[in-house]
Amino acid sequence: MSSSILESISPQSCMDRAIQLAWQGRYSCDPNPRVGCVLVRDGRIVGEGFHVRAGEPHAEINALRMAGEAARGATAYVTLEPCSHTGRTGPCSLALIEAGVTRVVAAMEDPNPQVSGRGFAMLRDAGVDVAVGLREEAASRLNPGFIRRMREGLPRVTLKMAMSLDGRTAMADGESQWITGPAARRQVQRLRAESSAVLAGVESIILDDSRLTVRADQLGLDDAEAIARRQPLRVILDSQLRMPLAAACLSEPGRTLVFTIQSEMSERRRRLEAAGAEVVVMPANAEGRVEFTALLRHLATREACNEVLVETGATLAGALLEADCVDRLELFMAATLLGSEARPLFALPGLATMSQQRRLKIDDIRALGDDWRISARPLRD
Ligand code: AOF
Ligand code: ZN
Repeated sequence: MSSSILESISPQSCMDRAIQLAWQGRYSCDPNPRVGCVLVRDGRIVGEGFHVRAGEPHAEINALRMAGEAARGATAYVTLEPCSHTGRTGPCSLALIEAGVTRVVAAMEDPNPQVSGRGFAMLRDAGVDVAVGLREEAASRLNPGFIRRMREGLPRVTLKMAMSLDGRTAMADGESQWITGPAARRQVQRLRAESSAVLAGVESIILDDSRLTVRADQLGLDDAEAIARRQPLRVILDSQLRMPLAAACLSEPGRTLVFTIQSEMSERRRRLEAAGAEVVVMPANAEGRVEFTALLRHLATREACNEVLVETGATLAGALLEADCVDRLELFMAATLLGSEARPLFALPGLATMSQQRRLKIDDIRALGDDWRISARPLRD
């Protein structure tokens, strides 16, 4: 074999390819992490795979199947530590060992406490050479929500809002129509499709009768039909159980969870449940509303939610920011002015001095047709 072939396939480029493969599970593998794997022997890629869907084979297994006998003596580039547990599938570390893989390069350790470190130990014990950390940052960007859930028992929270150039979202009476164009709407659909849950306040259900679903025809992706088969969990914050029995989202495919602080089994609750809602009772905060941290913890630990997308109005959005529960903001800005009577982006307490201002870090701004997408995050001090 000539050395030029070896040089053309650097470890970095193998891991980049594995990361690229992992992204193919972007809309489908939830609640599992996005993982990609490349098998290389004699400077040539002999197998590739990614994790498509929870319950189905992991990335390594797909790559091993493609490689067959060629896996013997190969190096595996994996974006996450190969698992050591028998969950819905058998341990990937064992499968790699049995296939005769002699070296494993992993981008990062699996934050899942059932695995973390054990997969590497299993491989090393069997005499496989293990290296960890190649392209770790890019690999961790595949799974921010999964990592958060495994390490902290909380999901990552993204707040999505559509606003005018003067920072308004809806008319004073709550009338809100789409102010952004089709490209922005497509992006919002994709944000929903990659989320584990979409969360809204009951007000937005009452006002807009939002369905909170992923619609295949609006995704603008080749495999849109398959993607829309997995609907994110719908989560409604409804401390007083005001959810309309005829709410459109109750008859959509997938589950709707209604979080309340009303602990007694009322007639209203019975009727809501009969209409398709799953009512969950939560502790109340000082304002008599659902306690956010308890809610988010429930979503992560009981519902395996990695990514929660919040689509709501100024009151709940402001309260979530105040409670420091927002990790990321996705703002879609239309070049229109709604005037000073219109609703603001966030209902936040007035500031006494400039020193109390809330700083955000803008990570990205890009044009979407006639609109702009601003990706930002609150700066925590
Ligand atoms: C891997 N390769 O491609 C993925 C891994 O429910 P299971 O059996 O599918 O296990 C899910 C857990 O396996 C998940 O929480 C994470 O720790 C690991 N994911 N591991 O070796 C993969 N997706
Ligand atoms: Zn595995």
